[in-house]
Amino acid sequence: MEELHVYAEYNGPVDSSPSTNRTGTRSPKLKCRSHGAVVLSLGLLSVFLLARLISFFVYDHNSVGGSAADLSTIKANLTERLRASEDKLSSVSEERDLLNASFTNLIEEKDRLQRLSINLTEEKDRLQRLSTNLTKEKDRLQRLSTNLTKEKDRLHRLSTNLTKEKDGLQRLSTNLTEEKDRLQRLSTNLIEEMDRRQRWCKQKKTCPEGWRMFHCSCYLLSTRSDSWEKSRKDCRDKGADLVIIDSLEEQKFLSSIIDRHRIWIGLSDRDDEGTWKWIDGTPLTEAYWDLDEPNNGGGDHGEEDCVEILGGRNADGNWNDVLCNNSLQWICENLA
Ligand SMILES: [Ca+2]
Ligand SMILES: [Ca+2]
Ligand SMILES: [Ca+2]
Ligand SMILES: [Ca+2]
Repeated sequence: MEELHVYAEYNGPVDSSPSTNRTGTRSPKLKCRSHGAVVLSLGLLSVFLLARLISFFVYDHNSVGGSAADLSTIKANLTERLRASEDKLSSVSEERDLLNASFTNLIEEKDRLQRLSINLTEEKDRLQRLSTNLTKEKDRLQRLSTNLTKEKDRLHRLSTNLTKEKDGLQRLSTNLTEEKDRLQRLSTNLIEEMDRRQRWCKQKKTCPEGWRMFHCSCYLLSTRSDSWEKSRKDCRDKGADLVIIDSLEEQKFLSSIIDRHRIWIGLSDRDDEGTWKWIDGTPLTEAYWDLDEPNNGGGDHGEEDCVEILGGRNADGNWNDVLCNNSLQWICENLA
């Protein structure tokens, strides 16, 4: 029975089902250690059996009552057990070879996993660098986008202003075109009027007796003096009116025929002080005032609202405003 107990102790560790550690995985190192323990146990068992056999023989020789049949049976049993042990040892050797092969495979797997781990670490570093670069690129694109948005807004405002400016200029252009057309029509009308007068003037070509002709007008210089109002009435009684000076040529002509006299012309600001108008209602556009005139009398002797030409002065500037009740000569003008 002692032999069987030892055999049971030996049989435990070499059980083919894998023992597990706490996590359920048996490490290669532990496997190797178990394998060595099995081999050692088998060796000890063999030595024990041999010792037991020897002691048995010694005891047998010393025994007086032992029989040859008993010895033969014991020998057969021992032989059987030795064979079983040898078979078991062979089985354990095979198990050991299998474990060795498994251990080699595990080492190779470990190396493969280690290389894989290194590769994965390198890949992780590469991806991290890539991520950093992409983040920088994203920030750069975001800044670029912000700048482009600002620039777009600025251009939009500029475009809006330019559009308004263009519309303003278009309206101005339209107005100017209309004004140009109006002036063109006015010019055409004036030219037609001048042509009409020129033709009429060429046909008539005469002035009443005592009147002087210049261009298409007839002029009469009075021989007596009177107020501006009475002078005008005299002209109107003759079918004419006080002279209206339309050009520098006419101004020079009149200045040349009045000698050194002071004569009324058909210009006044009686209706609105400072607003000079000819007797036909047209505003004054071209004037030939004497130095410091018109002065409306300078506040000394009432308002000066009627205009005279001072004879003997330069035709470029010989007008003066005077009191309308002054007694002066005058010039009537009529179309020839
Ligand atoms: Ca005239
Ligand atoms: Ca006045
Ligand atoms: Ca005046
Ligand atoms: Ca004056």
